[in-house]
Amino acid sequence: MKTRRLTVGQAVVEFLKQQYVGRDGVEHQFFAGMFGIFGHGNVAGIGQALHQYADTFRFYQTRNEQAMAHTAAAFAKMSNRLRTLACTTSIGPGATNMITAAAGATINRIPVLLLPGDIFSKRLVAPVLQQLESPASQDISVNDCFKPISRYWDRINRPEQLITSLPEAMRVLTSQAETGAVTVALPQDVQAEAYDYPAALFEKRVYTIPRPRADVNLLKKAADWIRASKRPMVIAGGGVIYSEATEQLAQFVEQTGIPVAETMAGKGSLSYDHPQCLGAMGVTGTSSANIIARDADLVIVVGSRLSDFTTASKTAFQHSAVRFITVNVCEFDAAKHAALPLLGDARATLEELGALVKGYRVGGDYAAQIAQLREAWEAEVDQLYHLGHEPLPAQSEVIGVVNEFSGPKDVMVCAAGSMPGDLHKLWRSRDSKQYHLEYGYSCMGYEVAGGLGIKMADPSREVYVMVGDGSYLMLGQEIMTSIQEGYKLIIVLVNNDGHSSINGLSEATGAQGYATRFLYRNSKTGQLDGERLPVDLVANAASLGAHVIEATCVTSLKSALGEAKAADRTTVVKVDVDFEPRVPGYESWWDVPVAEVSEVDTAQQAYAEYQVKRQKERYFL
Ligand SMILES: Cc1ncc(C[n+]2csc(CCOP(=O)(O)OP(=O)(O)O)c2C)c(N)n1
Ligand SMILES: [Mg+2]
Repeated sequence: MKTRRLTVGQAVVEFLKQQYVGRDGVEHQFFAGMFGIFGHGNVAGIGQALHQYADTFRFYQTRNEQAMAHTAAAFAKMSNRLRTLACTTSIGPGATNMITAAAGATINRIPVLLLPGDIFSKRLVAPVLQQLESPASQDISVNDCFKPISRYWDRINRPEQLITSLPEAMRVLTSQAETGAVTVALPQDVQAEAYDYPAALFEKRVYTIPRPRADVNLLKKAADWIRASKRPMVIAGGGVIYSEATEQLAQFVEQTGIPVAETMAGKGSLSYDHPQCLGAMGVTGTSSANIIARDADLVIVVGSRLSDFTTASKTAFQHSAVRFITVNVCEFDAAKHAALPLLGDARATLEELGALVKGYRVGGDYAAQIAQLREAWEAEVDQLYHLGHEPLPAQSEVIGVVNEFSGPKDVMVCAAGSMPGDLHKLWRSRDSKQYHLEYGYSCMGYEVAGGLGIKMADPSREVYVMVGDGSYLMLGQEIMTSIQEGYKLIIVLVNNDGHSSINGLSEATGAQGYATRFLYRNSKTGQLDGERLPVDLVANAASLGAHVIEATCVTSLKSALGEAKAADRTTVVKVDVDFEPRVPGYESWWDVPVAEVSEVDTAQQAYAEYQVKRQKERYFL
């Protein structure tokens, strides 16, 4: 057997270079490089290998390990899960900093490869700096925290374990049903050890991403259900976009007249002005989508996890005999809501289903209702885009300005705060990759880091990062990495001096917006209700190397965006918005439990309302 004598670090890098995926005859290198921050635990192993292979495998230095894993995830999401990056860290805090982003990737079903450094395998020198000690086991380290949030987890205690572990890691990363964070922990001593690896391990491998087809009998049954339905609808999830099934979806609904509501990950599946597009579904949904969902007798769910935001905490579907058909590559998701499961690829299955329901079309009354609801919704968006709120603009106007300014191929990214809900309702998507929301985990701090990953995946597109002041303050430092690498972002920093979203939630649940604004502690009351804190976000962004523009109104925001577009480096447009005027909910509800007993009257009222609202929650068995 031909062998190559390499260290574990070198073998990992040599292996990653040779991994490819192919779909529909198009091949991509799976890893676009590796992000990392060095420390003890990776500097001498993987770090040495990256240095040795610097010309053939790109290394990116970042500011924070959580951020780099978000960047890798955003890159993968933008690439429809056909590419990603690996992330290397030191042991201890460097490793555990990635936990938040790892959970996000797994929840969102997005591939990222995490290579945290780990404690000595040989144990002699234990406990080393940053080692977690346990009196009950020596076979434990902080990296065990990655186990529940990884779709595959391994620790390489002997060099030859790589030979079987790396192909398993790739199987999971490239599986459309199983993908998520994959963690391969690399003890620092083992990383530097040499082994005679079989040369075949480093040959080019291409993983073909299949388009599995659903069971023929279940397809026929699904077609019967569609033909029998009077008020069918489609819910389009992220799977439609990842599978590149948007044309097939459009064809299916043009042929049948069935309307489509979109989840957070599925928004953009149809262009907003498509006659079958109802826009956002669920808690953050449009009136059109939620009214249609309420009365639907058949819900065809394509590529969705059916989270509580999509189902409005299981209150969205009120028809007494509503049934569900799911199209999904993942058995676990396909089985939800006691659905008729079409276990298959979205594109292939929509094509087959379309052929089986030839001749079926929704009735005239239903079609008229869809058209009328769509028209009313577009009028609502127009109104919210142009409120003329003063002196500070409302957030919905900022969204309107950015939407109308950006081009159809540009990408808007957001993750947490009050903007995701407003964007889900109001953003007019004209391209399937235009609306990039991390809303499985809704992780504050994803925005700037994620924007960088999107730009890296497709530098030809302008990337608009929509970020609230809270999220920005949590994790905005990757501005510096974007400057370092020359990946320009336009960051719209929407400031309202606090956590407006949670303020609203706190009011709705009876706690009167407690501690959600950025205010000094008041010496008189002892509470956080003093003066506004003197935070200078403009100076903060400028200090990281960004070009910064301050917009004060809708007109200056428009010209600031023009200046940002012309700029040659990452530009932050900071705009203050009014904390209060919120985009309302439309025919929907989110279950956030309220205190059952309280001395506060607002909490008592909230509980009384909560008792009523939750009665609409349904089991689907
Ligand atoms: C890491 C993390 N911590 C806490 C939360 C809960 N949370 C959701 S939105 C939010 C406030 C976001 O503030 P900001 O970015 O200013 O947006 P705004 O609500 O003001 O629109 C918080 C604390 C979260 N989603 N992520
Ligand atoms: Mg805020």
